[in-house]
Amino acid sequence: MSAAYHAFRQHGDHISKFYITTPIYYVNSVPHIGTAYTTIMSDILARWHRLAGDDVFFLTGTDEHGEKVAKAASANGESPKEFTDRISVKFIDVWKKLNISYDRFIRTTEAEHTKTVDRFVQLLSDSGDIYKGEYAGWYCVPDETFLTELQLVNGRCPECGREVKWVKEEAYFFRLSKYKDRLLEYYKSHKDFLSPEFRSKEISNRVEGGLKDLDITRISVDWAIGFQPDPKHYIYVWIDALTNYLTGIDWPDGEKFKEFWPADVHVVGKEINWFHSVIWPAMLMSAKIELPRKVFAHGWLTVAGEKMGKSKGNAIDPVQLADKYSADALRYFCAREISFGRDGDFSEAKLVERINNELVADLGNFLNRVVTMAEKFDGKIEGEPELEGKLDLDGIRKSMDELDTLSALDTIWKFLGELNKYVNDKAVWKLEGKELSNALYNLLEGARIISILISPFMPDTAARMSEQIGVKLGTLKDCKFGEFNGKVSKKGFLFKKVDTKA
Ligand code: ME8
Repeated sequence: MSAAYHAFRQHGDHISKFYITTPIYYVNSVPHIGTAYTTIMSDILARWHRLAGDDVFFLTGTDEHGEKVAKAASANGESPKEFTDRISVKFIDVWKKLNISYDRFIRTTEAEHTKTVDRFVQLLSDSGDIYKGEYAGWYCVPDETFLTELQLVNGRCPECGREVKWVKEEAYFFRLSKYKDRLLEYYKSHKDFLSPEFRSKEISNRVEGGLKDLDITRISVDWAIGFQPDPKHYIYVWIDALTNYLTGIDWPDGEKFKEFWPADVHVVGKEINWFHSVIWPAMLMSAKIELPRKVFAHGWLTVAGEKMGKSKGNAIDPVQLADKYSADALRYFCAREISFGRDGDFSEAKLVERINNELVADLGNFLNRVVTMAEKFDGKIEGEPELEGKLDLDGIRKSMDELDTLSALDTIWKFLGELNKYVNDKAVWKLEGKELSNALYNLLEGARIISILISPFMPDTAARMSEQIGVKLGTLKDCKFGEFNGKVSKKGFLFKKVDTKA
């Protein structure tokens, strides 16, 4: 987000809109911790913007066409429709479990989406950017999969290890090459577009090296949207997938499109950055549609250094983790353990360490101590704000505007550290009367503010915290010391310590 935007938001009550998207996930795999990671991080950003008073639209969904899906369906003895209906529900169920607050779940098999693709292709064609040519490439016959040279493993299919065949097929192409200069120009004049910054060079260098036109149809893949200008062809993968971001907000005439486009950020994994940072903007230029403000490519979650994914057989089930440790603990871990943008290793041991040290010891024990003392206190809790200066709210806002959840949480935890220190320095448990009232006032106001600040990360914990403090969970506007008028009631620990010796 630009500095000007940040400054504007700090002054006054101006309401901004914020449109955020995740990739739409292939239904040939059920949700795992990798897809959960992107979705959790996007949810945290969406919730943060709602907390700041922005009008938010958060889109996620499933990518349901293509040869792999058709094959997975038939391997299960199901039609593609039955299969995609079933798997998309699994995504919806997992996102519910993880408390994902999306505004729309899009499926590319929706009738609305076919209309978007038809219209979009027509616009590219009107710009003279679609032509008929010949696709040539590797093809795995038993897997019915097209492969690039780079995907081959020792010259064979990476999935089944069998021999691949060189095939040629009539196909339609998009004139990607035409957009090289305009893209480079755009990157130069929109410094926030390619992000994080360290990835932007990688993309612009590759574009500078030249762009090849992109094949956008196939004859042999028919679990796909038809290519209207030539009915024996079907749309091949990426136009279908990328245009979901338009269908999701009812392009071209819907109210949502008018309010929310351009997207403020497309959050994606680094392996699909090229499609979002190069192909998508070029197609939007061709269709004469405004470009998104930012593409943010995050890194990979690895397990013991290897990319986690279904095909690797090292997929971790987020539902199992949420059942064992709570969705909030998992969400917190994603935002605090890995610098958003970089790769990060997932391990249950590290998750447990963070739960025990940060969620149980720093946060849970703090709340428990304060609420215990406040419940015993007989009298009105009031005092002078002494800890306000310890809260760096602008710093937290700035970190979140930069999508830096790790720094934001660090700053929130610094404030929590100050609250814990205050309890010990003042030996609050020994105080009485006015002094005790003043200390409790400061601690409860601090706890109330913490509950607001952690709510995008841990919505359930924030709700339970504010319930114990006896206040309604507020928004960012309420993150300042005021009068305390809660009715404290202790309701047990926020988190349970995980026994690491068992
Ligand atoms: O690529 N670490 O879908 P997909 C971090 N349908 N993120 C991971 C991850 C990991 N180990 N594994 C998966 C597709 N992801 C297309 C997208 S968008 C118009 C079309 C996340 O099911 C990450 O966000 O293969 C990655 O980009 C996405 O899942 C890929 O999901």
